[in-house]
Amino acid sequence: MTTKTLVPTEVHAQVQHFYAHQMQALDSLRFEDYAATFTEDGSFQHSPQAEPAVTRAGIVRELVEFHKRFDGDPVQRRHWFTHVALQPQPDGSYASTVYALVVTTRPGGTPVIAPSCVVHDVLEVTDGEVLTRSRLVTHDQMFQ
Ligand code: SDN
Repeated sequence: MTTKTLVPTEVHAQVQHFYAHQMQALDSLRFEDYAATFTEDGSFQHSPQAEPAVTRAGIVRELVEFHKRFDGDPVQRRHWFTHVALQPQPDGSYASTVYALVVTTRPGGTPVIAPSCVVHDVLEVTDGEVLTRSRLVTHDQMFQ
């Protein structure tokens, strides 16, 4: 296994805190709040079928469009992040590789876990503030 550069505990904790707020915004359908966790020129590709959305306004548009499939469907989706692996980059940003499970539950139903994803982020961490510069989500079922 390649030896990875150690990341300060404080940065790791900040990133986990950031992800908790970011993904709770998405799962609460607060798309503007979610988009605000990206840099102004940030990019976001959440599925192999989707083109990358760029800029905060573009990310909001993409999420509104994607979630139309749930109109009239009382679904609760939750994105669970684990195994947050950070790697400092030469420009001061962090490459962040994270496992993500999307858990879908409908009233009275059993939670369904799909898709299983890996999130490839580039994060800017400055003065205690974290922002996502880019996010590419790969889906495990695409590689089987
Ligand atoms: O923002 C994410 C996402 C995400 O937005 C996803 C969306 O639908 C909207 C961070 C990390 C992982 C994800 C995963 C997904 C899954 C994607 C497609 C689907 O649910 O089929």
